[in-house]
Amino acid sequence: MQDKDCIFCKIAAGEIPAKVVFEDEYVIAFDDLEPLMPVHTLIIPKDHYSDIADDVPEETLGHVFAAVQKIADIKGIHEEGFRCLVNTGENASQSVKHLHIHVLGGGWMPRPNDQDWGPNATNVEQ
Ligand code: DGP
Repeated sequence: MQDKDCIFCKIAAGEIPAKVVFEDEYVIAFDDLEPLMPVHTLIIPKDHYSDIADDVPEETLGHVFAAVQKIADIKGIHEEGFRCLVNTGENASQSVKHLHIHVLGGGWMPRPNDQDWGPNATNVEQ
């Protein structure tokens, strides 16, 4: 189940190059093009779902989330800790409409605070 216009489907099909970190029958993980941290890897299901709330079968969710620990081990960030993000829809600024988990690590990340969230966030046009 692919979307021919989806950039992540094209990566999963090998039509667009990416730095692949892990791949199996169900998922592929590759480094983000615009990394926010020393480690910034995206895990996607090979089948196309627009986001985590797109009636994704539990089995598929299981495969995608099971890959998190594998990425953490491969990238060497398991012990020190890391962050997973799943932006979903407009209010979360999801830009690529194919379910993906961001795995971020390789350094300390503050908890988002009131300067980063909500209508008064400093990175939002007022
Ligand atoms: P989000 O905003 O949660 O939808 O994150 C999408 C991420 O995908 C963003 O961090 C940049 C990354 N990205 C977009 N296009 C490409 C691409 O062609 N290759 C790779 N490796 N990453 C991409």
